[in-house]
This record gives sequence, structure tokens and C-alpha cells, in this order.
Amino acid sequence: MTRLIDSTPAADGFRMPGEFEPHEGCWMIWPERTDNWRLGAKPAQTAFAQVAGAIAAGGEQVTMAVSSRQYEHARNSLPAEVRVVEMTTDDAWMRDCGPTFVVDGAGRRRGVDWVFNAWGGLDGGLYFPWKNDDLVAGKVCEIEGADRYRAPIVLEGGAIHVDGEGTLLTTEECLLNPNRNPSLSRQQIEEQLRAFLGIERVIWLIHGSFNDETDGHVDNICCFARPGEVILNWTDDVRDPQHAISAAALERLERATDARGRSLTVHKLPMPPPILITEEEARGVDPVEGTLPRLAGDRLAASYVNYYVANERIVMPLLDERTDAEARRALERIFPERDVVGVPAREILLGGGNVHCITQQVPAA
Ligand code: KQY
Repeated sequence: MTRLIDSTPAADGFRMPGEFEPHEGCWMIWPERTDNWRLGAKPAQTAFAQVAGAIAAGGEQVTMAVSSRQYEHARNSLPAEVRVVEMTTDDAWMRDCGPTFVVDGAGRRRGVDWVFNAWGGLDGGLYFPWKNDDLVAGKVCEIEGADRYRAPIVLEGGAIHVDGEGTLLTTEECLLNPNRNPSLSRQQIEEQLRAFLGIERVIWLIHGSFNDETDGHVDNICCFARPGEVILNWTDDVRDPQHAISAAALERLERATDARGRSLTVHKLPMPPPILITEEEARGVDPVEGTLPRLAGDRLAASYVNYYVANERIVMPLLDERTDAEARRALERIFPERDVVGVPAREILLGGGNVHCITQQVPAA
């Protein structure tokens, strides 16, 4: 039986490792809600299966959480090496509703279970209700045999990135948004991050990527490649609203030092040209009151930064054939020690996120 622990990871000597550290596995959730995923979620299911296959092919155990309704279909659609478990969820964003795993130096691994409110609750959240999603982290911890901390703040996994050596990246747009923790100051939020992730320093960017419906998750604009090096979603086009956002982030990153006192090397990763929802794509979604509508012409928050670091490989989103090869080459230069594998990701993007948002690593203990 796993325990709910009444202290904090920092007090117990635990820290969140960087995503680039070795993994024991990866969790995902099978998409099915038709008010977010077009055409009965069939195209998204194909894309999720490709992501799972690409991670598993690199030697990482993937577990897919699936509803009872979709169990047989998912089992038949996924490679045999993907473990499929039945779980009730509200949607398919394991990065955000899943646990954040922390490890100690003695070979132990525990889960942090944040409060989840569907990216803003009744004040701009993306769907209602979200109770099943809020239970996901606890269920994953049970299956993984990991003791669990319930952190008393609203936070999604996509809102943070760490270097594993004491530094955390996040955005003000998300973590200081009144629809997350209105009663907490910046300093109080930093204290919670220190206590529950074992970090020492927070680097605050101002905004996430343009039009990101999560209120600016950092995982769609900037991440650590390794300690001391970050990758930033970038465009040189000064007429694009992303330019000013990325330029402001660059300024903060260039001024920052990490928990070990290092300046950061910033790799600019050029974004694809604007990607808009087509008429046909919008028609394929079943609109429901209370769920964010998908409207033709809306710009999607497309960014190559939203990749997943698997054991020995990077699983990157393919977003536009005019820019995919350049993005792949850039990632190959940054990660010469890993294979870079692309997966078609437009169908994931249409649901509001990308490869990183649908995955959650289980770090090796
Ligand atoms: O992490 C993410 N990008 C999640 C987006 C949620 C979209 C819900 N429709």
C-alpha cells in the first residue's frame, strides 16, 4: 500500500530530476472526448499511439491510461510493449494532471500530487468538471507503488521545468494568474516550489507562447536541454506577436543565473509559421457548453519546444513540412548524444497542447 505523506519532499531529502536524466518509464492518457478532439478523437488517437510507439521504441516503458469504453480499442491500436491500464480521466493531459515524481539519493521515488483545476477553474478553465483528472496523480502513484505528497497549491506539470540541480523555470502568466492560487504571493509560490520540488532558485519568464490556452505554460516556450542550457521558442519576424514575447524571455534568461551561479546558454529554436484551425477541423469537434470552443481561423500555440526527452531519444512534434527539418537539425545539434524522432503532431496541437503535454516521465530512482 502506498502512503500519503504529511511532510514535504525537500524536508525529506527529495528533488525533482531534470527530464533529461534517466527514466524508468512514461505515462500517457488515451484521448477520447469529442468536444476537444475532432472526428470522435480518431486522428488524435493515431497521433498518441505514434508518440507512445516512438517512446517505447527507445526502450522506455510506456503506460497508457484508458477508459473502460476505449480499453479494447486502445489495446488493439497500441504496440504490444505499451502497458494499458484502465483509468477514469476527464481528458488526456498526463503532463498536467499526473504526478511530478521526485527522487532521493537513497534510491527512493515519490510522487507530488498538485491540485488540478483544468487550467483556471471556473475563471477561464478549459472544461468542467475536472474531478477525475484531479484524482489521476494519486492513481498513478498507487500503480507505481510511490508514496505521495498532496501539495496544497494549484499547479500543472507543464507550468514548470527544472534542471535537476536546483533551478526551476516558469512563467508569471501562469503561476501568478489569479485563476490558479489567488491568495498566494510570488514569494509564497516560490516557497511551495522549494518545498515540493527541492529547488532553490526560480527563473520567472513573463509570458508563455502566443495564444497558449494554458495561460502560458513554460513547456511550450522554454525548457532546459541540460543544466546551464535552455531552449527558447523563437521567431525573427518582428510582426509576429510571438517575437516580443520571446525577446522578453530572452532578456530575462540572459540576465539570470541558475542555482549553481551559472549564466545560461540560450538556444533559439525557430517556430513554425502560424498554424490556424481550418473550417474542416473546427467542424469535426462536437461543441459543448463549458468546454473551450475550437473555432476556424484561431491560431494554435505551435512550438517545437514542446518535445519529450525519452531515454536516448528526443520525440519532437512535426508541425509544418516547411520548418520541421530545420527544427530537427537544431535539436540534433543541441542533443548530439540522442536520436531525434519526429511524430506528426497537428492532431495533438488541435487539442490544445503537444508531445510534452501528453507525457509524464517516471524518473529512475
Ligand atoms: O498542457 C497543455 N497544453 C494542455 C492543454 C489542455 C487543453 C485542453 N483542451
